[in-house]
Parts: sequence; C-alpha cells; structure tokens
Amino acid sequence: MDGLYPEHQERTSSRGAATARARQTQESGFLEDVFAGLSAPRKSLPCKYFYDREGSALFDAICALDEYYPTRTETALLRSRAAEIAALAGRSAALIELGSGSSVKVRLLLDAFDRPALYIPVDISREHLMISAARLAGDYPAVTVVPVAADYVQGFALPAGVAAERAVVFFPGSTIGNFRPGEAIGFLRGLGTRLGRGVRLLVGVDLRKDKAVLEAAYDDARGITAAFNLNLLARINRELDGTFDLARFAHRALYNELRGRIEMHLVSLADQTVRVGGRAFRFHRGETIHTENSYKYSVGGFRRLAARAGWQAERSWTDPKGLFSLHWMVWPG
Ligand code: AVI
Repeated sequence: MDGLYPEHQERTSSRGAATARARQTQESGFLEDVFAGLSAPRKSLPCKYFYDREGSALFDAICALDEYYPTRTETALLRSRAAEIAALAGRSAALIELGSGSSVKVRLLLDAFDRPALYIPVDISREHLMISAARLAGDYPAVTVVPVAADYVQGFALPAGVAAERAVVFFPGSTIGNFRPGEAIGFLRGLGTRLGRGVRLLVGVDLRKDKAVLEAAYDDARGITAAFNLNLLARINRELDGTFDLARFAHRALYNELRGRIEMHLVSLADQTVRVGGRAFRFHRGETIHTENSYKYSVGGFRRLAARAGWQAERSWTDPKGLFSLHWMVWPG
C-alpha cells in the first residue's frame, strides 16, 4: 500500500460492507432521488446510482463485451498516443481521474508520463475506489495516490499544494456523454473554474455512428447490459426497502438519432404497483423508467461544446475506424 495516504488506508480496512453501503445511500440522497424520479409524470432514475458493488462489477463486464467497442477502442487510442500525451503533460504531473472505477486505463498514462508525482482517483463508489487505489499504489510505489470518495459532479477538493499547471484531469470512457449537453457545459465550466488557469483536461468522447452498432453496444447478446440496468431496481430493493419484481421489467436501449443519444429504459411488463421506502408507485404496462442517456458527438461538435464551456481544445485524436475520440484541452482562465 506504499504511496496511499494513511487516512484512506484506514477507511478501506475497518468498516464492513453493509455500513459503507448504508453510509453511501444516506450521503447520496438516493431515497429522495428515487422518490422524485418515480413521482414524475415521465419516470426516470439518475444513472449515477448504477454503480454500487454489483453495478460496478457488471459495468466492468460490459467493458469486456465484444459489442461494447468504447473501452477497447479508447484503450488502443490511449496506448498509441501515450507518448504524445506524456509530452504535453510534462514532468511530475498530478493526474486526477474522474470516475476512476477500476483505474485500468490510467496505467497507460502513468507508464508513459515522466515521473508522475500524484494520482487522485475520484469515484462515487467508495469500496471499489479504495480497493482499486490500494492496488494501484502497490504497483506504482513512486506515485502518491490520494483516493477521493466523492460525486465529482458535486465538486471535490484537491489536496493542498497541487498547482493547476501541473494538474491533468483525466475523464475517460465518454462519461461526459451521460450528461445532457447543457449539463456537460455547466460541468466542464465548473471544473475549469474550480481547478484554475492552466489546468489540462484529457477527455474521451464516443462518436456518432451507425444505429445498429450503437444499439448492439447497449443491448448485448449475453444480457449483461440488461442486468446492469435492472440492478438499479435490485439496488432499490436492497437499500430502500423496494418491492420491484425484476421479472416484470425489461431492459430497452434505443438510439435517438435526432438527439444523438442512446437512451436506456426499464419497461414495465404489466400494470403494477411497487413500494419503495413506504411509498407506493403505479406503473402501467409499457410505461418506462428512463435510466440513462449516452450522448454521441462528432469531433467538431464536442470541441464546440467544450469551447462554450470555456476550454481551449489543443488536440483531438480518433481511432482509424472513427469510433471514438480523445481531446486534450487547456483552461485559459
Ligand atoms: C459510463 N458510461 C460512459 C457508459 C456509457 O456508455 O454511457 C455507461 C453504460 N451504460 C450502458 N453501458 C455502458
């Protein structure tokens, strides 16, 4: 566990999973968000709640699917551009990863960077974060690892003494696509404003493409994405005293070409009433809970969006098939 800040080591080891889960539920406003989402005329649930322990494991399985091209394509792109990115980052960079999950891709950057000093993985899923951070700290003893368990959308504090010009924010996986464009602009502007003049951003963005390729990526033959989507209901049952019968809901993923986004829904297969946290919610047969948007961009479209947020795009790279893009940006302050 070399290089992992001591207070974080203590957090990983001493508490049980159930306590951690209860705390996360409480801190995140899960119950309030579920009540609000299921009471709305068009039901929805925030996609950030996908990532409990089960959901994080299912997401890792999605990333390994044949149909889910983003992970392997972005990884190959990072590998082929790592030296170029390292040169842009400079010596002794502080890498901040948003939504770090299993901290796999960042290793390509840490391997290529010139004496990286600091790695700050930020993730909402505390248990998963602490395990991954400890593993990474063991593999990179020269890098100080400071895990931050936080919803990075709400903001997070950087450790004191990290100069903005040394900091590189790594936001891979096209998670920016899970924000609506207006929210993405607000989020990116807030990030630059908070971190300050000279901070760099390396962001992975999925590109627009054939509808069939996109829909297969979000509705795989083995049903892993379906299980990932349905796990949201299972999580509500586990943590909020929910009575969802998972057999009475089905996963649906469709590409909305007009809006340039994949939409994931859970479709009620019957007229039914479900209880959550002591409250009853009615579902009609065919009614859906909208659980996720995954926006797809063109290279130019994303650069324009980032410019509206105040970022200066310096480089953009795509893979040979034009499936995925990486952008290097600077916050001019
Ligand atoms: C995390 N995020 C970028 C994934 C995506 O592709 O939008 C989440 C996901 N949902 C279903 N499959 C993957």
